[in-house]
Amino acid sequence: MSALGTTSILAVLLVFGFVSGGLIDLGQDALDAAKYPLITGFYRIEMHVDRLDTQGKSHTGLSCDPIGGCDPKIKAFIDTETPNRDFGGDSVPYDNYIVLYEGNDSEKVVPIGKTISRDICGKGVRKVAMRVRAMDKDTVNDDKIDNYKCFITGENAPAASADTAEWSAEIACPGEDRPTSKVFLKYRWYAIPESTCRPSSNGKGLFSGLLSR
Ligand SMILES: [Ca+2]
Repeated sequence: MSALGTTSILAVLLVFGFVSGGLIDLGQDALDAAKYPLITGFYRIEMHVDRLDTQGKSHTGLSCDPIGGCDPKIKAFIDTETPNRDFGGDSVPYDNYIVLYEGNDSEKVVPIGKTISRDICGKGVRKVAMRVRAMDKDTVNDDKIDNYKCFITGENAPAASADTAEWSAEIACPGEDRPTSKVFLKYRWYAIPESTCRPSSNGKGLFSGLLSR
């Protein structure tokens, strides 16, 4: 293929990539701006993931494996930057998630019991996405169990300090493909001194939205 042809295809991909993901997300961002107050300052978010009910199935609704239970690898990310974007490179590359659990031949309800945290250091947020991704490990190709996303919003304002921060009620967060599969989690968030804030990013590369869905 000529260099010109390659360039044209790349240009089309870039435009399509922006329009297909971008406009819908921007629309939701605008709705959020009207609905949720902007939280500005220095905050720590803690997300506790208690368990995942896979029902023994992958996202297709079929059993993870012909014999025995799923072999889940479960990871999570607190997304303070792109809560409305799709899973994958549009928001947070999966490699940047924190692994919470790995096991073989699991029960349908997988016990996790892990807490992760992330800081907001001076940037304003209206909405934070608690993202969880579960895969079933296989010899050849890993299969998706599901992606799960639930939100924290400025409607539930952060506590003044860690001492006074209370956990939310437990949230049964449904799978995107199979809502009857749920991850059970809770969160709290609270103001922290600026000196203890640990800035971080989603780690989204320039082209990651196109290349790693
Ligand atoms: Ca498996």
